[in-house]
Amino acid sequence: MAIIQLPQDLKFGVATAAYQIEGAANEDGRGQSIWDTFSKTPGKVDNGDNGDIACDSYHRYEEDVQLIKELGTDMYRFSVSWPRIFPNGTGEVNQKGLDYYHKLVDALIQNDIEPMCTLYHWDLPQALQDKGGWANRDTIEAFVQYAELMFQEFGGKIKKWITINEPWCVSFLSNYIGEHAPGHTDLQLAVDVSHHLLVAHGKAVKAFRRLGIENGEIGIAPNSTWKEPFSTEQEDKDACQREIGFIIDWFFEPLFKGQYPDYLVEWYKQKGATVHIAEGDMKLIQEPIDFVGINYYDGSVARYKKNSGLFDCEMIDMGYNRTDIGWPIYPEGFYKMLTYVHNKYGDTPIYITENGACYNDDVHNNEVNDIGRINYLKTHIAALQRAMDSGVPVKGYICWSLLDNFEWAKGYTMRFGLVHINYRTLERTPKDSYYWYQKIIQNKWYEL
Ligand code: GCO
Repeated sequence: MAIIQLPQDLKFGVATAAYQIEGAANEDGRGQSIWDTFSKTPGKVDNGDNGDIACDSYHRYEEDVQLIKELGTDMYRFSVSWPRIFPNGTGEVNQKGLDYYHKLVDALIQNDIEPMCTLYHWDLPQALQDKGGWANRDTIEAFVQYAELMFQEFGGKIKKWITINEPWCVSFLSNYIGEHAPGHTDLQLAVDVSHHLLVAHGKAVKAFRRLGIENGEIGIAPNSTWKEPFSTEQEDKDACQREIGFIIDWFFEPLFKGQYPDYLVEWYKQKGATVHIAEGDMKLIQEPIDFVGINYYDGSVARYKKNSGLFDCEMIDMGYNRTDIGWPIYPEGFYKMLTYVHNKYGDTPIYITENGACYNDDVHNNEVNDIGRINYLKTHIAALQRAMDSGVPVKGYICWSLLDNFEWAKGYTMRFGLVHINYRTLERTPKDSYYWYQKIIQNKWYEL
């Protein structure tokens, strides 16, 4: 048995995202997003599920705030649905959309929960996608206009802001692999989108500074992963580094060093895609941020796979357990990734903006015995503590997710919540992991 002792000042949180929990897709003037379109395109989402109702948090936010209150977290990370604010992406503002987020944020503050607001968690207004989406530079301007409005409207109440969630997913997963909305499979498009997202982020940060939000902090939340070379062969090491590079360095290096990694620029070029950088872009991207959010779920041992195209790093099954979504459980990777990022990109404070696990346990006698999730959290928070002991400046840990919710292309088949949702009755049942997390937030220690 080991005792994990956590710093007293480590902040805890839980996270959600608008399209995954809100529902009320056609209410109060909300416009359509690319996820409405995508989820209604046959074959894109398991079971043909969509976010029309989801957890109905739009109507049940008070109950959800009470669940967070009882859980005892310092923070709640949520996202704003851009098409609720600008139904057409730009132009006319929908007051009812603003009203909803005021009610939510007021309820959080009244209950001593600090709001952390993500501006873009994947629900691009369809009207902007119709004009090329993130591949069109006009979307950068539309995003900045939306961000400015949000800063002005909520800057007095919301102090922590995240511009963009998981830019790798928004670009490569959604525009090259095609697994997420808008579902394209074009490498050039993906590379363009990745660059425009970073420019949009930098411009929004600049606007944030210009508006001078008192005590405000702003950052971005990139993906992460870890790949441990299967062997000492150079080609295995290179393939693992490249994979880490695609996911981490392609975004971190511009943000912190003002350039793209040369070997990846070359790699994409060999596959026919170039980065189109306009004058001033790299300077904008490097606009200093107050923290960086990092999302971590999984990693693995991996090796080079010959003739496999763009992504040539193949996971090797070492018999590690997997969560119910099939992702290998690799807490060691969490530690390694954090020390890698810290060594390479310096001392910018870090929030773990997402970490959590998919287990599909159901309710029995009003309880959900999700021991798998508890074990996942135990081992990952232990790895986090090890990273903090090694000097990684982590300020907070935010668990994904408060509620079971619409898991993108997996629809409602995969559950990540600390609270179970019955999708028929929308009843909320806190799981065992909820009570476990509640205890460690109070105690700041636990037994492994
Ligand atoms: C993410 C997404 C979440 C997912 C979670 C589990 O940022 O990847 O933010 O929305 O639900 O990661 O896949």
